[in-house]
Amino acid sequence: MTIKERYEAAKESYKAVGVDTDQALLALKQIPVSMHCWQGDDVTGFDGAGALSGGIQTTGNYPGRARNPKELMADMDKALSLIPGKHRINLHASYGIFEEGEWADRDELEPKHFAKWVEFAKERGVGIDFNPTLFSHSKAEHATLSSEDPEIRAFWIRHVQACIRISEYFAQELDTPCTMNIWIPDGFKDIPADRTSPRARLKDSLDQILSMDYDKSKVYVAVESKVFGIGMESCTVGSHEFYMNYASKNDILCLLDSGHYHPTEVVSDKISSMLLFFDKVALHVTRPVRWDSDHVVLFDDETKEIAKEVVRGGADRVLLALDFFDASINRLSAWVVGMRNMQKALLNALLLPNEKLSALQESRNFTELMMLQEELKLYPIGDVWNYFCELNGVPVKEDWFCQITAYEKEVLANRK
Ligand code: RNT
Ligand code: ZN
Repeated sequence: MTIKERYEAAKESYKAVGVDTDQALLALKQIPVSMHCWQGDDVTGFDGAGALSGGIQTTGNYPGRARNPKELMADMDKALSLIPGKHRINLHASYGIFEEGEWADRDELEPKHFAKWVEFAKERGVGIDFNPTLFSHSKAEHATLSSEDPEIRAFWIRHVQACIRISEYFAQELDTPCTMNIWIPDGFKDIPADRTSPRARLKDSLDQILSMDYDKSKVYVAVESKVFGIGMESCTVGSHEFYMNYASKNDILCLLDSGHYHPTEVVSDKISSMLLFFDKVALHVTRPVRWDSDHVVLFDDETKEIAKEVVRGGADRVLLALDFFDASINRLSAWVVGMRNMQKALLNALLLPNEKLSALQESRNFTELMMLQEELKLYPIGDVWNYFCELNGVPVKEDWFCQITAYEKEVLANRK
């Protein structure tokens, strides 16, 4: 049987439970996922700042890490060519591209340092999302936006403002809004004596940053909380309560990272609440294994549950980005697996008879609801997924992997 014939058979099965697979494929094509550049080089960046800091960590030493813009772009291109649909790319401020002999510190970054990324995005018809980089820098050794040192704080305020200008430039040039997400590593290893002062300073820094003039329809500023980091086990200044309140009072967005909550707390359960109070919510989908380990996103229960909430809440209201960094396996494969899994999870959600399931819940028919949800798990989603890949001109099933192996031999192996 061909991919198409299998799809036609699957279509009939789904039709019997009231699901239109053609509609699902159309909807899936319209959901962009922002692919993070930092999986390609272990969050190193191009501004020569040195070791990764801020309580986040890549582990592994797989050969072939991208060492410069040219290599990173080539790797992203290769990965994107194996992922169905049109997506977005997510950059960090540490990925500015300087001319020979040129360098600018984080507070002096300008749109021109990202012109090559705009060119890259234009040629591929993708949008860009952005993140100020408040780690891996000599001025981020202790604290950033919450620092007790006014000069350090001013430096990082200027940095984030520079990033808003760069985000505006991306949005302008690419004609699509840019989500600009602020995450800071500030926190305390041990029990702090004063939790209020650093948080008051963070609040004031954000106020100063947002007092600048910028086009809110072009730049969606988001804030990302975290429960702990390595070396910041006892208290993070940018906690969930801090940012949720800040975002809601100041009309900016919250970003929920699926690795940033207590181990039994899940982001999938938070999305519906956020969407009742905010127009949009931003996500970093990742996979925490016992801690915020940023493993590659799998087609696992929580990813599927997140995708269901995205589809049920309105995919245009959830800004989807991935955030993992695995240096122990082929980095391109990590991207492709993670991106395709996010899409499979979205497809899984689109292939559910969501209205019917909701009606069963509303009528408190939990017996039938459980039965149907469980039976649906073995419906032929794979046949629909393969057809989606074929329709979008990318390899089906595991057929993409030989291209990764060839790329590893021809390109990555030469990076010594
Ligand atoms: C860190 C946050 C943050 C970073 C990236 C590199 O815990 O998740 O989003 O992973 O910005
Ligand atoms: Zn994150």
